Amino acid sequence: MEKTFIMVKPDGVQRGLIGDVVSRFEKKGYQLVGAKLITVSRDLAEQHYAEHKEKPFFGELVDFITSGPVFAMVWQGQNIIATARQMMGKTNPSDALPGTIRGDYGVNVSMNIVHGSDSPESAEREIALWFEKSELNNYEKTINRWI
Ligand code: RTP
Ligand code: MG
Repeated sequence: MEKTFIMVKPDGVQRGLIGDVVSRFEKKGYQLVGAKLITVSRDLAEQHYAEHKEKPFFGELVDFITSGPVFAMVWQGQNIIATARQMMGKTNPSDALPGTIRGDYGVNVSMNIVHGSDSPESAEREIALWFEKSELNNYEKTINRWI
């Protein structure tokens, strides 16, 4: 089953949106595999956003992600990587449609509430970067036969 890495960023944690984000994924029918509230080190933030190292906003991005705790999660489900990106909405909340997380709550591109892996390769890399194997739970969700 496909897995993806989802994170409520510091703005989402501060604004009390952890529950809403978790609820959207739960109601969609996805399965929570692992979760933790953590204050991110600079090293982890730089590794997570390594693809943006050369971008002009890289420093600001790392400052933001390390500015307060984030809620890091691994979710599992059919086609979850692409669907989670749709549920999040466009990177810039001004372009994100109502009904998406960023469209409903985001104000600017720097503070856009959530992160989600953008491809199977990113998901694999990010899950390994943020979670120990022992932090990922393998369990049956009996309701899965209904979805
Ligand atoms: P994320 O990685 O956080 O899930 O966001 P994303 O895939 O939708 O967007 P990405 O291109 O990977 O950009 C990563 C984060 O960098 C910030 N950003 N700032 N100032 C800017 O022009 C700018 N562009 C991107 C955003 O916070 C974005 O989420
Ligand atoms: Mg990205």
